Parts: sequence; structure tokens; C-alpha cells
Amino acid sequence: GNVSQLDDPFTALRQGDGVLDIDDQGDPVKMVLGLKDVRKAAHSWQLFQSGAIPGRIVVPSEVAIRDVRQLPFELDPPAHKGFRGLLEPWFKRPAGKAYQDKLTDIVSIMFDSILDNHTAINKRSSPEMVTHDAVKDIALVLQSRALTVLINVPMTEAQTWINWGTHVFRSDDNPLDASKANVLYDYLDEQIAHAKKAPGEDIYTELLHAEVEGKALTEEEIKGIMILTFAGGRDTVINALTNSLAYFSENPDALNFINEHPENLNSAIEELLRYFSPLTHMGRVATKDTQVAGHDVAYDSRISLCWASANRDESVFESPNEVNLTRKANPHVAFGFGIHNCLGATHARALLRIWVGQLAERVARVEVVEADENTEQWGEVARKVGFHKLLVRLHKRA
Ligand code: HEM
Ligand code: EMZ
Repeated sequence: GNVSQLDDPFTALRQGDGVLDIDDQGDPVKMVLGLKDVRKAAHSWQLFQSGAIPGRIVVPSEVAIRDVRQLPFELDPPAHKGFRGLLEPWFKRPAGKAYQDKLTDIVSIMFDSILDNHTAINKRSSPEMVTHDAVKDIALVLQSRALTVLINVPMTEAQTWINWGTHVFRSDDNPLDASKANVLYDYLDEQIAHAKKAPGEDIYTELLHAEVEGKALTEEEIKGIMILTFAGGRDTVINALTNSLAYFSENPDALNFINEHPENLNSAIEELLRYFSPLTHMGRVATKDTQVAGHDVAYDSRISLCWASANRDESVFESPNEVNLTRKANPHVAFGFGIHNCLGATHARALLRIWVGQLAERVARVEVVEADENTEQWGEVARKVGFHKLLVRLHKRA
């Protein structure tokens, strides 16, 4: 189908050169496309560093709008290990039942409000008429409410974040919006100040009392952790949730299959993550003259690890452009690879499983009424990553 189809625009380049050279704000980036090459470069942190100047490993570079270092993302070993180790127990909480029960409530409440005919009748003449923008009314709201559970703050905070829109650094007309970024930075300053005065059970309090290698964290470090928590898990989660609706709208049998065989939920989610690849790529900076995928890379120039291309590598995945919800071996890199692999993956997976699980249980048919695609441009290559807007009607199961 059309709405849910996510083509792989890298196929020919991956099979040919294995790389794609692009320009980002006058600074070139060599995108690495094959799965083995991506893994190898991700593994070689001494050669391809994350600890460059803050913002430079992101493509498009955020150097112009950010000088706070995101932690543990923009660090290399050995410094990376201490921060990663500090955060890991907190970010593994989503594996627990109490946490998942909270996510289940958040998702139930969303479905109750969408599928509630009473509300529908109040708004329009017929319940069938009601549409929801899956980006703003569903995915953004779910992502924000779920984040309150991750950082352990009152659910009421979600409304503030929803008002920021789908990306904390990007607005509709500006991919690098400094004034928007400042809203997040000011908000975090306030939250940290508040936790100092009135300690609670939230992540700010936890970090204010934590130590890395025997030293208390600076406020700058706490801010760096929190900026990453807000930025990294936002449009990625929103794209995954929204793409799942588009997918099931054109594959109703898949929705019925999951409803009837929920034991396949985990493998289904992994396959959707591989297919969607919500984060296209992430950069690194070469620490000396070297090579990647057989191409020269100059000292202090950038490469990127293209997770989206690697996840369609035909030398690893059979029928890579098809969604196979029971795919057996699925070594996808949607959450990255190596020491920087996604810290939010436990949370993201839990939310997606609960979301798709309830969707399959409660919804018979997803109808897409209107779709405005979100397409990224990387040099000559255009990649659809999600939607700016996706108007849907959800039809209840009898
Ligand atoms: C790292 C993808 C959700 C926080 C990464 C990386 C990828 C990724 C590919 C590796 C980056 C690199 O190697 O440079 C995704 C996807 C998500 C998702 C596809 C949703 C489906 C989240 C969430 C959070 C989060 C919900 C937290 C709220 C992080 C952090 C890192 C990271 C902190 C850096 C870890 C480190 O440097 O050690 N993510 N992410 N992510 N992600 Fe996610
Ligand atoms: C950075 C990035 C993290 C970056 C793991 O990815 O996500 C992007 O959306 C942000 O713009 O600053 O946090």
C-alpha cells in the first residue's frame, strides 16, 4: 500500500559505493550504508568518536543551537562508562510490572477517549465521522504521558511538553530553532532548581544526589542528561507510533493476527522497528585519517552510521523490504549498536508492545483519511520517516 510503504532509498548506493556523501551546513558527512560497515564503525569508537564538540555528531549538526554536552551520548570511553552505568538502572525500570501497568493505563485511557461514542456524538453528527490526528492527538500525547513515568514526575507535566510540539529543536519552518531549544533549557533549569529545594522521587532529585567516579554531578551534566532524555525519545517514539497506525491501516490481517496470536507481539515490534527505523542515522567524528567501507575519511571529518539503510541490508535480511512479523533472526540496529545503544529502548519497546497489543485487541480497522508525509532529504536521497499529519478513524472491534 501507499500510506504505510517505507521504501529503502539507499539500496543502489549500499550495493554500489557503500556510502553516500552529503553536505550538512557546509560540513560534509559520509553516510555508511551496509550493516557490517555500520557495526564496525560503531564499534570503533577510538577512530570514530562521539565526544566531539557538542551537537556535531547530530545530522543536521546542532552546534549552532546547543553548547551543552548530551550525556552519555556525546562521550567516549572511559568517561562514557560512568554516566551510562549511573543511568542504566533507572532506564531499566520499564522492564518491571508496576511500570508497565502505568503505561497500560495511559494507553487504555487514550483508546477509551478515541473509541468513546459519547464524545464522538457530541462533536459530530455520527461517531463514524470523528477523526484524530495520529501525530498530535495520539502519538505526541502518548509519548509525553509515557515520559512522565520514565522520569517519575506528575502526569500533569505532560501538557507542558505537548505544547512544545513534536520536536524540541525543530519547528515547522526551522530545522534548527534556537528559541525553541531555549524553552527546553529554561524549563530544565527550573526543574533542577525545584528538585534542589523540594527533593522528590523524580529523576532530577536522583541525579542531584548521584555520583560518577566519586564526584557529584554538575548542573550542566544533569542538564545534558535531561536534554538527551527529552530530545532523543521524542520524534523517534512519535514516528514509531504513527507508522504503526499507517501500517495496520493497510494490513488489517496483521492486526487480526496479533490479536489472535499475541505471543508474536515481541517479534512483531522488533520487525516494525527494523522496517520503520525511526532514527535514520547518527554521526561520528574521525580522530585521524582513516577509512570506512573502503573510502578515505580525513581527520576531523564526519561519518554517519545509517541505521535505516543497515536495516534493509539484503546480505543480512531476507526480503528486507517486506514486513514479516514472525521474522526469526532479526539483528536490526534501529536502537543503534555497541556502547551507545539506545538507553531508552526498554521504555520504547514496552510502550510499543502495549500500544500495538491494545490496538489489536480493541480496534478492528484503522482508516486513514489524510496523510501528510514527513520526508527527510539527505543529499540526493529522500527518505520518508513518518508523518507531519495523519488523520485516522479507528473502528472499534465488536
Ligand atoms: C541512543 C534510537 C527512544 C534515549 C540511541 C541510538 C539510537 C536510538 C539509534 C544510538 C545513537 C548512537 O549510537 O549515536 C531510538 C529509537 C527510539 C528511541 C528508534 C524509539 C523507537 C529513546 C527514548 C529515550 C532514548 C524513549 C529516552 C527517553 C537515548 C539515549 C541514547 C540513545 C540516552 C544514548 C545512549 C548512550 O550514548 O549511551 N537511540 N531511541 N531513546 N537513546 Fe534512543
Ligand atoms: C539528540 C538525538 C539523540 C539530538 C540518540 O539520539 O536525538 C535528536 O532528536 C536530537 O535532536 O540532540 O538528542
